[in-house]
Amino acid sequence: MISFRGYDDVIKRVYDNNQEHVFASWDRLGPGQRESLLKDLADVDFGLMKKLFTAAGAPSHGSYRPAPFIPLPKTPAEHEKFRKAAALGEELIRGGKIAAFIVAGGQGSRLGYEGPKGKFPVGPVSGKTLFRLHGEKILASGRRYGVAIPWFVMTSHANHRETVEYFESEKYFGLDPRDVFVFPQNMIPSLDEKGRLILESECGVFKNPDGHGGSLSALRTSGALDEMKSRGITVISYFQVDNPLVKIIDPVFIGFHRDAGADISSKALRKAYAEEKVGVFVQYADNTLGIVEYSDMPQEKINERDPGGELLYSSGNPAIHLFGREFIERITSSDLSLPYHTAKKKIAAHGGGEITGYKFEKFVFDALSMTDRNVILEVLREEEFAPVKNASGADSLETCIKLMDGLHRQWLGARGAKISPKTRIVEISPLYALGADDIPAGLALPERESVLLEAEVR
Ligand code: UD2
Repeated sequence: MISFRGYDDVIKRVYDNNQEHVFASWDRLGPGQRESLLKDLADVDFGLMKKLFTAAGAPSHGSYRPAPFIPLPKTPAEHEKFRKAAALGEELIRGGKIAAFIVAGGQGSRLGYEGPKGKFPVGPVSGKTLFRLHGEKILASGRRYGVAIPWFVMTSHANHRETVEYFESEKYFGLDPRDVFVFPQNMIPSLDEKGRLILESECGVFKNPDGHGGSLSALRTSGALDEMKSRGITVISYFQVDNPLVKIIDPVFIGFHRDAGADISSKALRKAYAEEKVGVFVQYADNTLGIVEYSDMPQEKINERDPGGELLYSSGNPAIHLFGREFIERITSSDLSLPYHTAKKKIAAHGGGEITGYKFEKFVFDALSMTDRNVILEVLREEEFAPVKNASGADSLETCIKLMDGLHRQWLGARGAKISPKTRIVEISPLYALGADDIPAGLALPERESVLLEAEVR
């Protein structure tokens, strides 16, 4: 067995767990490299890795049925309930109880863009990036409700520094830097098909980000939960970096969440078609709620219909949630931990070759089954969901731009604005309007190919 001052217990753990192949290049490494390899290994939870390897697969809760949800309002009584929820939500927002929380650990690689996905430009006319659009929405909501809304941004090791530099160079999109907190998520080693650690370099263990489910523990370890507590935040508005239509601060949603005393509330939208790549809300036999990922759902369930011929599992997950701060404190300080999902992936290992291995990720929505009270609120997809995930086809920049243009035209139409037939594309900045109500009635628009409504019309 090799030896290194201060690390002999780590080395022993490596051997005890039959992982000594990681020392194959030991003789060639300098003292600094040896130490950095050992530091990496010191962080590995070998017991957990063994458990994950032997139990590789998706965690299962058994049988399920569609989850109940609050449908879009139709009757006057339902509309009244929505108005009451909005009033309650507004009170909480004005009272400074809400924080925005984005999970932005992902890279833009699927879009053919090397860098943090949040830096990907999507503004149809302005070319604003995802981060800028989100930042401006938070700024505009803060102005509307007369309160500073803190923004918590979870990055990953791969993009943390670039994200921080981008926020700095963009002057935090107009937000006060003291209200923006950027922190990286944790990492977990991947394993090869024999359950062995993989090296990414001679002196580094290959790790992947621990999934957006890791965001809950990262909120704790980064000190974000303490910061929220000291600011009096009670509700955390969670959203994904890839959806520029998300209503980050939504009084109706917040009001329903508060009224139900919910631990987690989630928005749901009707699936566009059976094979759409979104998870669906379900209720398990023990009555707890959950989301079954599209890739984990058997084909016959994906296509199952109700007696009226509608898709049975039709409540799709746009990944928009509200979390009670105290709920996250509770579950991150207990032994309850979110399960890991395993994905078989090609991994670029040290030595230049690609190997097949296992990556492990937590999914944030698995926390649903740990809650006592939930709300699932149906929303209109054309108003809240335009994800950018792929370079072309479904959920691409092209579909996203169409959806943004469509929604902004709808707002203008609702306010009686005339749009010239010449106008091919319309974009409304969050700083100009967060919804139709913010647009002056009968607005005259310039007769141009592309129209951008900013603080002043351009
Ligand atoms: C997610 C949901 C899916 C669906 C869809 C809606 C999962 C597993 N699936 O699919 O049910 O509703 O979104 O758009 O979530 N992220 C991190 N760190 C990580 C992994 C992901 O920050 O370690 C972020 C990532 O930057 C992105 C979000 O989480 O904002 C979603 O990740 P994804 O793009 O891998 O999930 P997707 O699109 O397959």
